Amino acid sequence: MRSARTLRQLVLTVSKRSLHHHHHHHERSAGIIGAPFSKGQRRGGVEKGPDLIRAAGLREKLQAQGCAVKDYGNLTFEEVASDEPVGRVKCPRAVGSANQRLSEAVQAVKKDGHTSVMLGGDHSLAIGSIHGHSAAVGELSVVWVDAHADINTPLTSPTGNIHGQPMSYLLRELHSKIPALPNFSWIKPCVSARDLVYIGLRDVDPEEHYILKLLGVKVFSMSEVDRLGVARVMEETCDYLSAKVKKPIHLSYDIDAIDPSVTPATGTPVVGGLTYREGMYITEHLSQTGLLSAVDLVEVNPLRGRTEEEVQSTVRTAVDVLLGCFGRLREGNHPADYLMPEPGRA
Ligand SMILES: [Mn+2]
Repeated sequence: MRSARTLRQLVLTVSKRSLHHHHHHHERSAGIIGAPFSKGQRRGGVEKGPDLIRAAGLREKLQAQGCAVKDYGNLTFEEVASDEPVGRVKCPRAVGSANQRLSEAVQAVKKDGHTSVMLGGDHSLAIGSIHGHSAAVGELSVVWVDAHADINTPLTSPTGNIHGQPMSYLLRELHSKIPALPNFSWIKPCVSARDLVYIGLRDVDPEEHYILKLLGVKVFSMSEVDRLGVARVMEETCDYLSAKVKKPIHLSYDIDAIDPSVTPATGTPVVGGLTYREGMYITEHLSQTGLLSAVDLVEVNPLRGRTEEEVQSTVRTAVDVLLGCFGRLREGNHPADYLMPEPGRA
């Protein structure tokens, strides 16, 4: 005979199970890789990002929301004795070898079954992160959230900094435009232009703008965020990316996508960015697709904050971006196995 209490628990279990089924994030686990690397641009300090984000409680906060976490620690990168520019490209040997190491690390994290979380470091690290992700799981969708397109080729780049070029090495359509660089020969282009969506652009070089139009890349610049609103932008992003097949999503999130009033401690801040709320909405929406398979969080640079509060605001927001990627909702969350306390029976 079934008591009323058991029946009640059964009902609770069933309703929990349907909730569990709906919110895929409860099943997810994060594999964290720190990549303290700054040679893709000229400013020191961005290599401190991974440890700052950890010190702000990333692991504990992920675990508190029911996400399993494995921290693989920080990668160590070999010193390159002599790394003269090749053409305009700065530090190619260091960037090439660091990204090769990162690619292998991301492959290992994916083979262990985690959602990869790469803490940068500068955005040149997207080369190794996306390459490794693709090597492990195959064809990807890439959502690039950034003030910049980071799609200059070594030949179009006005600065020579590789953090402004990573997408050019990854796109199949640009392969013939990329000259050989030392320590770059391992990179095989693995992303098709139709599988890439940009969100938040507002500082695009003329050469980059030409490339985006030439390849017909889907771009939601800040103008589109203004015109459509972030909810419609995310709906259209996911409709576009899953038009044929649903591929695993790689989210490459540059903290400079968000407005510098919120995230000022970054190397190349640009006014007129995403609000904190828009920045969070992007992660909430992608998390609920159940397709998020790897995340980069890059360009947090404490040396670029003018005050401790500016640094902390930037780091806190970076942590919140990552929590959103793993299912945190602003409406609130509760553990899948939560049992409401009931008055005891005498
Ligand atoms: Mn970037």
